[in-house]
Amino acid sequence: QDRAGQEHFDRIIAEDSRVEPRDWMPEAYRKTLVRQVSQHAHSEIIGMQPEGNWISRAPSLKRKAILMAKVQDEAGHGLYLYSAAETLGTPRHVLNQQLLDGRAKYSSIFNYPARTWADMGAIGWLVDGAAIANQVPLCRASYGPYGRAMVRICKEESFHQRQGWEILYELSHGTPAQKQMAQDAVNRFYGPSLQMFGPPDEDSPNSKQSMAWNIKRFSNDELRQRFVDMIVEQAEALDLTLPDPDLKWNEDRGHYDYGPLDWDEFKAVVSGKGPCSVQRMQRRRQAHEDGAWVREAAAAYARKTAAERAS
Ligand code: FAQ
Repeated sequence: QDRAGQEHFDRIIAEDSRVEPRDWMPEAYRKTLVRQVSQHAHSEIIGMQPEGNWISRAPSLKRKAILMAKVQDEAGHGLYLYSAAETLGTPRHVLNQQLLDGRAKYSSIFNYPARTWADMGAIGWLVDGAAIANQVPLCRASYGPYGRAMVRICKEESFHQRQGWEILYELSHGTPAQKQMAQDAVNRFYGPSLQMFGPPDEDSPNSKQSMAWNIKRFSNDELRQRFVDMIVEQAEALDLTLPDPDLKWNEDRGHYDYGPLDWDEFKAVVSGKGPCSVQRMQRRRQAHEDGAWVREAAAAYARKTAAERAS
């Protein structure tokens, strides 16, 4: 059975076709997908916090409505992704418990504070921009439910990035103080957004196998480079600078060179020592406890309707 399953799986991968939930798959493939997809889902859910924090302080009704829609989209992304992960056999409450216990990772970027309104711009432009660069290739991930979820998510992320860009554009063409606020936000989010792509290729234990399985299509450094090439010109159009003195077009490579990133800081943040790590997890646990009555009510309703159907 396993041998036939393995052959079928190998053929799907070799043909660059899709693995579906009922197909046989190697345990390691299943495990790596549960890890990546659930980490991605947790990131969307924790990622609501830095922006959620600004909904009540948005500078106009229009900005508030847009920000609310964006944060709501992130909740939706989390839910599609938990659903995709569940098709691999791990129930959502188990995945959620892993997050609450601190056993599951979520993206490093959400452990940084959102200090000013301009941070909403920098998060949209840089954080959603990095998310798109990383996630567009995931629309072709070999696992069907993950790839299909990514298609819709990427469309929504594109809107998110545009709204961030527009916030920064308005600020950078506003008063000198507004322009400074936009520059300060970009200065703080630039490095952490480049780290969203994960460790350098030589320190990325999962990349090789994930690429062989057509889950990842490009390495962490390839996608990071693609992102840098994209934002340099966008920063010029915004009339803002990127805080890296080593950024320079390299004619031979056909790419922008960029300076070293602080990987010690990345490791500290990923291991729970980021500036807002404790606060983010406390808030998540509190929200989980506050939502207990909703889960109980939903379960009671499901029991009641199931009993009615059975009678
Ligand atoms: N933060 O071997 P690799 C968003 C971990 S976008 C924390 O290279 P892999 C949208 C990694 O899990 C953000 N941990 O791993 C939004 C692994 O740990 P493990 C979410 C990181 O999986 C915008 C270890 O380091 N996007 O939420 C990070 O091949 C605005 C070794 O690394 C996704 O999750 C990191 N930055 O590549 C929402 C995209 N990087 O489990 C709200 C899907 C690495 O072995 C507001 N995920 N690690 O102990 C991926 O594409 C991949 O998982 C990578 C990492 C590229 C993130």
